[in-house]
Amino acid sequence: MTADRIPDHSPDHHPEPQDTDPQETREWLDALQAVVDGAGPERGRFLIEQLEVAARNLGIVSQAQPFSAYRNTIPLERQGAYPGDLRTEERLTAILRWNALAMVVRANEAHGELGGHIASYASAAEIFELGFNHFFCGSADGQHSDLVFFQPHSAPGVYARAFLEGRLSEGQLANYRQEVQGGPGTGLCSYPHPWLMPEFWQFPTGSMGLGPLCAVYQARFMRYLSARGLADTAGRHVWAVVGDGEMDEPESIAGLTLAAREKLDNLTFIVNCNLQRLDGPVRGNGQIIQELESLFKGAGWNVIKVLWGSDWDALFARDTQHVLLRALSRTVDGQYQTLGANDGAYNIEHFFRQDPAVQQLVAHMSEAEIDGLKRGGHDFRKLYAAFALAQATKGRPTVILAKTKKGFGMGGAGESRMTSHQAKKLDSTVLKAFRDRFALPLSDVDVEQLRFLKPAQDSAEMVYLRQRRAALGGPLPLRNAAAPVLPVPPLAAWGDFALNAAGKEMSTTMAAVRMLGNLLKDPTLGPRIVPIVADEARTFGMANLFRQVGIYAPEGQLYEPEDRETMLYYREVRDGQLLEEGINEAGALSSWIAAATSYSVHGLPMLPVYIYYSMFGFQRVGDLIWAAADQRSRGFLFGATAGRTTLSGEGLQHQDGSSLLVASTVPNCVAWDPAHAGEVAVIMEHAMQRMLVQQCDEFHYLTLMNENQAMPSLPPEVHGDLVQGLYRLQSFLPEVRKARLRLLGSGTILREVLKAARLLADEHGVACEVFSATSYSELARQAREQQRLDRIEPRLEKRQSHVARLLPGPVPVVAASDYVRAWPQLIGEYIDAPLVTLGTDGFGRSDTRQQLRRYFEVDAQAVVAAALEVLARQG
Ligand SMILES: Cc1ncc(C[n+]2csc(CCOP(=O)(O)OP(=O)(O)O)c2C)c(N)n1
Repeated sequence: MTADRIPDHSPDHHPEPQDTDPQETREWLDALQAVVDGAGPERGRFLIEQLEVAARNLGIVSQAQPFSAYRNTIPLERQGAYPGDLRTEERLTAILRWNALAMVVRANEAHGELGGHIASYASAAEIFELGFNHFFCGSADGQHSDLVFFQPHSAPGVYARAFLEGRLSEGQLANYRQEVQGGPGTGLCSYPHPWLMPEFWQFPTGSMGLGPLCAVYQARFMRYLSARGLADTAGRHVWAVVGDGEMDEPESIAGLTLAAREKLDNLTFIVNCNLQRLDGPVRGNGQIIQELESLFKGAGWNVIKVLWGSDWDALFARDTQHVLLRALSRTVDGQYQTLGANDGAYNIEHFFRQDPAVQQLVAHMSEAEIDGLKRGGHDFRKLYAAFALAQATKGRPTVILAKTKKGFGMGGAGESRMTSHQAKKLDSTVLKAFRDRFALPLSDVDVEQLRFLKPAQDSAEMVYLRQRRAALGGPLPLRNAAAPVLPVPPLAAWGDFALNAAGKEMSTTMAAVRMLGNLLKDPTLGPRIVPIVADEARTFGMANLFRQVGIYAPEGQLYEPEDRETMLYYREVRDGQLLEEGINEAGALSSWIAAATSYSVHGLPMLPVYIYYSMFGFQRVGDLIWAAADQRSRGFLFGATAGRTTLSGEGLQHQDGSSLLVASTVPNCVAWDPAHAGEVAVIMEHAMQRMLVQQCDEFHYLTLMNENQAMPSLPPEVHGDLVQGLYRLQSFLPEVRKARLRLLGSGTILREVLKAARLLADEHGVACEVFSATSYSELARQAREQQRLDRIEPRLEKRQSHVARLLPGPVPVVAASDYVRAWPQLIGEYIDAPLVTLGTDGFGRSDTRQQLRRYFEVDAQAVVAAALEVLARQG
């Protein structure tokens, strides 16, 4: 073997070093070849590994990138027999391709503006079908199935299959992306949205990057459930079909090392490497597949490349000099795209003719045969071998890098074209060519009318389709929300100290953590709570949980913790309950989603409680929270150290003045700004009743403060109003009343409002009623709905909202909060009185709390000034 028989892998990654002694190089390479020939590849690999260790010990570090040659990882000899009926599967796939395409083209012909994608599913059809026919396990209840994350814009292919399976009607297909007109359930949503199709889609993947990240954490959560003895998740697998362009999202790669570290062999990514994204090639001047291989290998994953279809096998077998492999390795993705967009003649001219030795390899082939050479991701046999190896791999997750063509089969209208992604209106010539290309049983008229294809129920295809799904346990995707009620222990049992605080000093964070600790002791609910932190447990005074419930660590604790002798030592344990995610808010939120959807994914309701710096929630991982909402999550988000003036020293990037406002924009997020420990208790009990007993698909966000203050007791008669967002706290009556005012405070600023009320009464003769506004968004939501009902179903007497009932008439209202003014302004439209708001708009900064409140003009003095101003204006 000569040096030039070693293929180089890519043009840019491998600057070839000077060979100063070719004779010696040849001897080494010949020796390796001889070992492989004589003792087999395993022995060869062993020797290389030994050499690597020795080299490292000598301080020689290989500069080679950790990727392999540009060919299939699984050689033909290890491919194994294909267990399916290839011809039937190919016919079915052709029908699915057509129906998916027809769905998109129809919608756009009719309405012109609905969008949709054809080229992505066209590239992924074989990947999806291989999974559906052989690997993606369903279950009758949908709660013991594999978890499949579908590439979002390939949804038409999933709908097309559900249509053949009888799960969707022709009418629904015809109403793709038209969800409003015909009423609920008559149309199909654009992407996988559990909110919109709650019995179908499980995982929202529409925002690129979140699918792959959540897939990792779902796989990990299954391990957590079984480690804690809560569910048997063995044998269930997580599959995520992801785009190669999507892999550029930071979230896509954020969970990779965790997946390897925790040995998640229940997880497989299939990256559909069609080499293109929306605007153009993913890596025009490089090779995305090689880059991803390095990335995943470096993270500790098993990598399986599926690059070339079976037609290439014979060519590679004859490529003993690796000339073909070398030519493929040197071709950049932009060039692959151009080759893919052109015919056999072009490929011969521009690829195979570059080297006479390469040309020689295909000299016997016609242009049509060259044209027909398929990429590995379109070859069921190659894909099957990869999926099977992924499933058999133990101790680490697997990624399958499947090379495909974007718009496969779309010809000039979209196959490997720069504009493939957006092709959605195809003319009849293109459609007929598509029909011919896939030998579809459609007349010209059928094609022109874009008729959906559904073979007879007793046809070979349909029988096969049903048999395969039956063999794999049932249909997918399937979402099932049925779950048992999780009883909530009586409030007095865990929140009494807060309800009857009687002036005791504490912060609302301390109170919430203490309640959490109490709830964890409840024999029924306790084990179902999943406390989650992102490296801030000590900040929030939760170190006691290390001991109380332990930190989940699949390997246990392999070291003697430094603080072993202390009461609250850092205790990692196999069945630990606390998820300590490290400095990784996106990971923590993904864990939270996995637990918050466990009721539907596993039929096992859990109560995740993720406590974090409030600034690093809605602002930092807001899109994940939006996905959580789509996924109908149920659980608690605790935004601690909340408010712009309570986190005194931390400054601009830590002080949160907006999370409540953002939270108010999430339709099923209930946002709370409690001022007292007792309020926290009542809100938590109300929220748990809603989520665990009434099983409402909502989650609750509570801001918590770290400022100690004397906590009042909370009388039972205010609980009802409190959970509607507003209750009357106290009245301040002057000796001689000159004017009347209502003051609203919330969170930590309530104290300033109380101080202001006293000043106003004592010094200015203003009678003040003070209210605690626990949730402006809930007040606004309810009032908005009443207003709407009054409009569409008018009644003689107008409906009265909670906020209008408590703040009737023209008495001016001054509302102060530790958040931007837009937060209290949410109620402005729903009261008759003038509303003056004080808030913390602008950037935070460092100083004492009192200075900050002065600076932002939310302290007692500022409230008094605003009150006097509005009263003066009113005369
Ligand atoms: C966060 C986010 N950014 C942008 C988009 C819009 N978008 C949808 S598909 C797509 C291209 C996807 O390319 P790739 O992942 O390579 O998948 P392909 O369609 O090529 O299979 C883009 C940019 C999105 N859905 N989510």
